[in-house]
Amino acid sequence: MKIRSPIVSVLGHVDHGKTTLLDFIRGSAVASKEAGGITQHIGATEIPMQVIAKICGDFLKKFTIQDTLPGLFFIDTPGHQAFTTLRKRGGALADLAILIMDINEGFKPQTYEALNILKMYKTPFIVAANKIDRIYGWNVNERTPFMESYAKQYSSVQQTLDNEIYELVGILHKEGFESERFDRVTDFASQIAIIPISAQSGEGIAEFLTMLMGLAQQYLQEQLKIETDAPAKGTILEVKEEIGLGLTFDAIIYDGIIKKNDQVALMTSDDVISTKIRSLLKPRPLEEIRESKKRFKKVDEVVAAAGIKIVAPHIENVVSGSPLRVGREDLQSIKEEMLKEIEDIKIDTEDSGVLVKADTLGSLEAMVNLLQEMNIPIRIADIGDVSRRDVIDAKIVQQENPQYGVILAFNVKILPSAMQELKDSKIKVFSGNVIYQLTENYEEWIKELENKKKKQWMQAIVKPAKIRVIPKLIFRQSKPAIVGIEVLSGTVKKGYSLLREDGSKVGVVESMQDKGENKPSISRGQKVAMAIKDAIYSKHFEEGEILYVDIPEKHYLILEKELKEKLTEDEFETLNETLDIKRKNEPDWGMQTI
Ligand SMILES: Nc1nc2c(ncn2[C@@H]2O[C@H](COP(=O)(O)OP(=O)(O)OP(=O)(O)O)[C@@H](O)[C@H]2O)c(=O)[nH]1
Ligand SMILES: [Mg+2]
Repeated sequence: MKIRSPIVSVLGHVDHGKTTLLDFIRGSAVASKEAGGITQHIGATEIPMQVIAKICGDFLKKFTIQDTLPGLFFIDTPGHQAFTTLRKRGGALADLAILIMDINEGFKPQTYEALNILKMYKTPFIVAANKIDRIYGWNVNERTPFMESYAKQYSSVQQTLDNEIYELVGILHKEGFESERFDRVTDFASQIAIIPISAQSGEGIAEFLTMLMGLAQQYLQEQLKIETDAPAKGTILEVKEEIGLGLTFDAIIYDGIIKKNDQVALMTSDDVISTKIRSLLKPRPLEEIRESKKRFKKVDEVVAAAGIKIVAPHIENVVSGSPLRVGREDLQSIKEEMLKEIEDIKIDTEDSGVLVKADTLGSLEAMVNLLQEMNIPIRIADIGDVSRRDVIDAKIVQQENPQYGVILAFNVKILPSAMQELKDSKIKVFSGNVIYQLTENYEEWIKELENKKKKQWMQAIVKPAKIRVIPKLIFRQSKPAIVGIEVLSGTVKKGYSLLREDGSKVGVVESMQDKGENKPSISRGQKVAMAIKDAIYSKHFEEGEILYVDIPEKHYLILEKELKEKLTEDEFETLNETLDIKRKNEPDWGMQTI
């Protein structure tokens, strides 16, 4: 029997300070090095008791809290809305939780979401009301207990803080929780403590960690006693190549014990495999496992909760984010259990949709969440690098739906075999390591594509125009008739049909010449020699007569709906005149809706 470190998950809205809080406790700077300034994976750090006790100082004694635990095992989660599964997993693993929020912003969508996860798993938690240093007029007192710093603030500043806390108390009450600022809590069993902190200046962190320890003492006496021979359960964080070690994977062990030479069941992209552990490497305390650059320590066994790097054969295709089980039972039952665990990550796919590739289950699911929100269909969502097969798939989609014939690749490589295929096919790959930037870039590209299409399409729309046949400039009577004309309004293009005021057809503009030069289109004020196919002078038109461009009905309907405000005043007038002409013969011309 052993007492393990409790798993403490940090949950909250994006940018409210989860990683910064852990940075303060570890004395690290993880948050400032994250791609895109957001957390996009689950993190894990073991903090030894001495470190916590040191930050808490006298407070532990004051609150009669014993530091009998080996330490705290913190799980960092992403706050960005797309990473719901990672938050849920963080919540599911937790013995205790920290619900953190920016005191100046209060509850936000993912604060509520996190609270619901905590409700669902009945996880005891405390509330960190972060960024008090941002309260207007706050005087920062670095690394000072909250009560001490609070006492030094102007009363108006104290008032602002108290008001914000009351807001939180009110919302938590509505959500079914009684809460109070920690120093006013009378009964820790029924009231949730709210601790105002600044993760940046360190104000309030002493009291905050003390409250967390108190929570652990109150709730976890039994839960933390673990049988040291129960087979371990864990979650894979990442598979990576390490110099001198070969292929390794990082995992969080949240239950049981894992030993060197143990047989473990792991998930690859298409099956559950079993492999033997060659070595177990523990990151040093205070090191975020994902960030750890320093040397790991070789150990023979690890008891939950812990982050661990594992060396084992046949792990090339192991899926990050998938479960791990130490397998002393039969593989089949483990397989079923593991498949059940990833069941809710099943993704609906369609034939005509984009291809999504990502490095982990969590990020893949987050990509899918974002795309679904954008109403973008998905053909394939897969873990792994971009392959030639992916490009070929995208090509198939592109033929029917150019906007979906693309690959979105999050944190993965493009394989050399895919490179050539990409060059040949001009398939677009949106790749990067910041989830929202990827989808934003894709969205931007779709918009550009649509604009281009619309522009082309708009250019093909016949717009209103009228011309006058200039008297005494009849160069040829017919086949084709060639006459001097002046554009009175709008633009006339080659291929347009011309109408008389009575609605009868004149002919089609075959060509236009100005000083011997061919003109595909001419605009208001210009005079040219115009060849009109099928028209016979004096039978179909007279000199001095005004002719109108014949607008096809479909074009008129589009003009009416989409382009009307883009017409100049005289074009608009000409449009109405054309409409009158058309309706002389067909009273309901242009009346349909599209
Ligand atoms: N002034 C001030 N800034 C803070 C404080 N805590 C965090 N920040 C800043 O807020 C920004 C976001 O902090 P993070 O720690 O990355 O937030 P997060 O909750 O981990 O964000 P996600 O992981 O993306 O959900 C960073 O620029 C931090 O420096 C604080 O107490 N005071
Ligand atoms: Mg973070």
